[in-house]
Amino acid sequence: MTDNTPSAGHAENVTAHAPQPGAGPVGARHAEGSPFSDVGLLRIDHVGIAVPDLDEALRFYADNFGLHCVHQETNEEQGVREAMLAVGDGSGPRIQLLAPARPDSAIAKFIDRSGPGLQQLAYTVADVEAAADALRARGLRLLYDSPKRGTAGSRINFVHPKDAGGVLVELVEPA
Ligand code: V0V
Repeated sequence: MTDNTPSAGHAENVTAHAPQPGAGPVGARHAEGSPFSDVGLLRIDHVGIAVPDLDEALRFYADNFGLHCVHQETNEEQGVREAMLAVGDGSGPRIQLLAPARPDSAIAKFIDRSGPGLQQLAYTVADVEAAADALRARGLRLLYDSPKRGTAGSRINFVHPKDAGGVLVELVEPA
């Protein structure tokens, strides 16, 4: 009979994947020579949340979670009003609130279909074209042939959610 108790098999796996002493910083774990060095995901950049009204959402996050906006802009091409919220000391991943700027935008469509909520997971990369090429080579569909403009002058592309386990994955090369 299979042993499904929480301890069965798991502790060994966790230990096997834990960073080893002297293994270097996290950023070095996909160093040159790793089979994933061509994709080059460096860290989680932000988590994007679709909201119907940006100003109302900003008030909600400030009043309830104490999170404050560190950057705000309208991206006409994407049809969004967006705001970045810092968490803690601001050195880690951000929360990106995304509100539709027009009825035919991706965010409007997402809210119509699924309601407000988590819309995307974004990773920082050093070279968005190289990351996109590496993912295409693995058979994943990228939404754009070449990068588009994202937050604060970044360059972005997306993996189609149907090719990423139901998650819209964004690649962000900061400006
Ligand atoms: C759609 N689907 C999703 C999804 N959006 N699944 C998970 N997460 C999402 N966000 C599912 C949907 O439920 C359908 O599943 C299926 O995908 C439909 O696929 P489709 O017909 O090809 O596409 P659409 O028309 O629903 O559009 C989905 C995509 C669209 C991902 C292609 O949202 C898009 O182009 N997104 C990229 C741009 C974007 O998101 N811009 C706003 C953020 P079933 O029903 O078939 O099972 S702008 C931004 O992030 C910026 C500026 C930044 O970070 O700097």
